Amino acid sequence: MRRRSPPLFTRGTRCVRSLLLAAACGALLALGLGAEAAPPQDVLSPAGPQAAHIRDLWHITLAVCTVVFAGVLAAVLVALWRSPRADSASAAELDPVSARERRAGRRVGTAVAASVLLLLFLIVASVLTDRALAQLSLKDAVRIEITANQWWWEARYDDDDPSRTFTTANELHIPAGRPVLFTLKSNDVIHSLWVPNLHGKKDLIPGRTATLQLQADKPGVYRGQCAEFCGFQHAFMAFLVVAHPPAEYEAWAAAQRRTAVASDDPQAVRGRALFLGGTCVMCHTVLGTTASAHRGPDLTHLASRQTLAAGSLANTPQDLERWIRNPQQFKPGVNMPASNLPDEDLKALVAYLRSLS
Ligand code: HEC
Ligand SMILES: [Cu+2]
Repeated sequence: MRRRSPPLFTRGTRCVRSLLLAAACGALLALGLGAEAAPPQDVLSPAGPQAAHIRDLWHITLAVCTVVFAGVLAAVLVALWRSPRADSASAAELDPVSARERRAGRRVGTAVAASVLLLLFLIVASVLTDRALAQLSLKDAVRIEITANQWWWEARYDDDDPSRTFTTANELHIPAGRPVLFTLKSNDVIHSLWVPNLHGKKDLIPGRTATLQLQADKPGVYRGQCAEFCGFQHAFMAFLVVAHPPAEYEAWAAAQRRTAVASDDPQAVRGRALFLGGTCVMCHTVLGTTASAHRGPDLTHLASRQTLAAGSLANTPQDLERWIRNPQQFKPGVNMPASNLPDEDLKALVAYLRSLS
């Protein structure tokens, strides 16, 4: 005799499940609504030639696959419709089947040939897209070297004149209408750089150097994200790409080249001493001071950035204070230790960092 196993979900658990589902839908909806205000991260609205080529390839692939899918479905329906129905009363079919077999064989042959041609067409489209991507002229390109770290991005803006080179982190600024050549490197992790509105993905691999060229056609802010699982903090590896009108970009770059201007606000002066006398200098750089380590992001112009810790927090005094107090709370496993400074010291440190514009 078979014993009935107990039902997997009693009515109570089913109720809980429905509630959970409703809550999840609500959260997703809220996220979706919140995301509306955020900078775009959308493959289908290209803001530059590279992303436009990739979007075109996507549309071609989608069209071909849709036609093939519809064709296969139609063929299945026709086959079902026309297949002979036999029952016990039907006469046995004793005719030779070879004529019908031959006709079916021809149809299968035609379908195979069509599939091969369509696949070849997709390969050609893909190769042509690749060629088009390589075609972007690099005349007068801005050169930026990006180094991947656990779990942040370092960006060095190169110049033929080394004194005009500068370093920043977690936020890229580029001039609109001018090509940008990224050189991609990594210290200790494999990330994949992806700004969907501007280009496809490219990996940053320790010991290798890769390049990526793109151009933003119009000014705007575009969101980028690490697109390859890179460890514990993969989800907190975002960055912004701000495309400026050319003159505005030059002004931004000129400001980044300057060393930090010392504020004379007493709180900030005290914070500066705490910063330079504390552990912060073991990992961070502030140009124009003795802090010159590269274990963490360059903080010379921290206050000019929109977010903290690779897009994890807004760059506000409150979040900055919470970050310094305990970074592990926001990015567990991150390579910055919590600090046990008294509240008033923390406030002074924040005042100093906020003065680094
Ligand atoms: C052991 C090295 C280390 C020490 C010491 C350290 N940091 Fe950091 N810091 C990091 C790393 C690594 C990051 C990048 C974290 C991330 O986003 O993954 C970081 C990020 C930051 C950021 C965010 C920067 C950005 O671009 O978003 C600030 C601000 C900061 N640290 C301030 C401080 C201050 C102030 C101190 C001293 C109290 C300090 N750090 C001590 C390693 C360190
Ligand atoms: Cu990553």
